[in-house]
Amino acid sequence: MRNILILGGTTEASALARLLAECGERATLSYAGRVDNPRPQPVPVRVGGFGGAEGLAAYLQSEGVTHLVDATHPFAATMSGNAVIAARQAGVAHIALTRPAWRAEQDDRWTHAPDMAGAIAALDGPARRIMLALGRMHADAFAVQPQHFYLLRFVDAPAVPPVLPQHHLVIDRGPFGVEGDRRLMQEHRIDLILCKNAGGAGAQAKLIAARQLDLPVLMIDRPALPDRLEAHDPQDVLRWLDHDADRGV
Ligand code: 3Y8
Ligand code: NAP
Repeated sequence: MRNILILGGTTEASALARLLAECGERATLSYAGRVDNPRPQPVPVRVGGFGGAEGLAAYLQSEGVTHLVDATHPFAATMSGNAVIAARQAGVAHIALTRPAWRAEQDDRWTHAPDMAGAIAALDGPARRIMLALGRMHADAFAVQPQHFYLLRFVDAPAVPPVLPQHHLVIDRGPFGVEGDRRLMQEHRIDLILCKNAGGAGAQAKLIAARQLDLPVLMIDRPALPDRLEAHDPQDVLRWLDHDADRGV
């Protein structure tokens, strides 16, 4: 009997959990514990870090995990690096379920930043009205650019208000819709969208809304990730599992 661990926190991870539950597979979905009420899942859930790559390797062995699926967000680089190391140490089959990066379409007005620091530096200059679609963990870092108005969107209400002097905070979780994102941008007279190249459908609405409103986007490119086997669709993960079964894993 296979025993699958999914490192979750994305739309694709939830889709895979549904698929494995429907197939009667034994699977556990793991959350970091970043938000108060993560989405309920059709498989058992565990919450919290493992204690680095060593902690994850020990977990894989103690729980008898046979297959590790890293379905974390493309910016969860530490978790993804740990997954590759831990799977190798524990001798567990490993695949990443990730989504292709978004690509600018014709007429899109994108500029790129290599990372968070580059995005902050790119905001030098006169005041603008920016939709900072980065979530809670990085918002305060933009306090070094206080001249701008920031539209923020967090999953949970923060214990301490954001330090940004001019901001409006929306508490909401995705997946988001184009109409809602467009209305938000118009209501707050947004003139720049700043986001991560998350890929996938759950956060794409703001890019479509920006296109409709002919607004510029500052796109933070993805961090480097280790070489690993990758799938872009939960069905491909099922095929990978069955292929392993054929090989008697
Ligand atoms: C805890 C678990 C599902 C998964 C849904 C996806 C889509 C909706 C869009 C915007 C961008 C952002 C943020 C975002 C989206 C999906 C997906 C995605 C972006 C939940 C969830 C967890 C998190 C963590 C949270 C981060 C934050 C990032 C908000 C669940 C809802 C900005 C990423 O407050 C915090 O500490 C939040 C932290 C990491 C990034 C950040 O730096 O703040 N996601 N998001 C996961 C865990 O504990 O392991 O409740 O479902 C999941 C989802 N959020 O099953 O339907 O697949 O990406 N999440 C980004 O893309 O830039 C919002 O506002 O337009
Ligand atoms: P990260 O920086 O790569 O990970 C930092 C530490 O958090 C990891 O070393 C691990 O702790 C713990 N961790 C991360 N993901 C975990 C998981 N799924 N299960 C158990 N522990 C986990 O990760 P992050 O960017 O903070 O993302 C955290 C979670 O939010 C992930 O599940 C990710 O999929 C989700 N998410 C992130 C973003 C984003 O923009 N980063 C967007 C959407 C969803 P230990 O070292 O102690 O094991």
